[in-house]
Amino acid sequence: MASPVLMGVVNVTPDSFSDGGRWATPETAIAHGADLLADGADILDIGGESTRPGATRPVVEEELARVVPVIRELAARGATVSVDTMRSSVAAEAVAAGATIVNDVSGGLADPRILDVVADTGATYVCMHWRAHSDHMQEHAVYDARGGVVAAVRDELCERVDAARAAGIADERIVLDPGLGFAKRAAHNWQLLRGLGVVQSLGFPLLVGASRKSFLGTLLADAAGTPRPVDDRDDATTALTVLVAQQRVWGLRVHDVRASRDALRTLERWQEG
Ligand code: PMM
Repeated sequence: MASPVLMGVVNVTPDSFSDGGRWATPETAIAHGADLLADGADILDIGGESTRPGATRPVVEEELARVVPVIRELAARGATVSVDTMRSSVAAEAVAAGATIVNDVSGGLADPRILDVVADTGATYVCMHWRAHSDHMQEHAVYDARGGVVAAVRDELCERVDAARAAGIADERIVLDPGLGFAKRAAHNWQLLRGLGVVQSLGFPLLVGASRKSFLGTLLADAAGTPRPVDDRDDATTALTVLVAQQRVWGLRVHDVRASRDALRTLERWQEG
């Protein structure tokens, strides 16, 4: 069984929930990207907008100033670069700077012109399940009791695939993502992780981003119910890498690439028999 690709996260933001402020200048972000490559990342996912619950959006000029120099430098060094953006103008500039993947957490809902940019540039399109911007997304974490979150994510992603196709994006360039933590409560995330096969039935490769998310903080809460801090969730993330890799997904989006790479190597050896 082929191992999933590892997408290493480079958040060039002052406020991301998982690593906010640590790589906020181009120099620190580039150095971090280089470290992730050395750790075994196949793709670097470079983002300039925090999507943590409640986050406010940067203006487009700020987002561009954060990501473009980092993309240009890391792509020039030979990295496969993805841009984590919901904005068509940022996607266009990112691809011009060397990104070959557009990772749109809104699946084309935040700025529908992003689909045209992706179609025109021939970039790969990561289309994530999303319902609303981060400042009020958790109000939308409501799913019909019958099919539940898994059927809703499958059906809503299917609609986004139709929109991507209508814009001219070829099926071979589409990757789907169930969007763990986006308009989802902890139980929804676990249901989705157990139901990845249902989303895979749409016939597209799947990317999964569980790394350091708050449902892991809840899982690992202390006796008083205080969630495990974000920088202490990597062991649980790595456990999920092993579990999700066995579901034949295309890729995993992680912060601690080294641990997930070691875990995948171990799993590969295990599967060789
Ligand atoms: N999660 C975050 C940001 N971008 N992109 C995809 N495709 N899938 C995700 O699950 C995802 C994403 C939020 O996490 P971060 O703040 O650590 O980047």
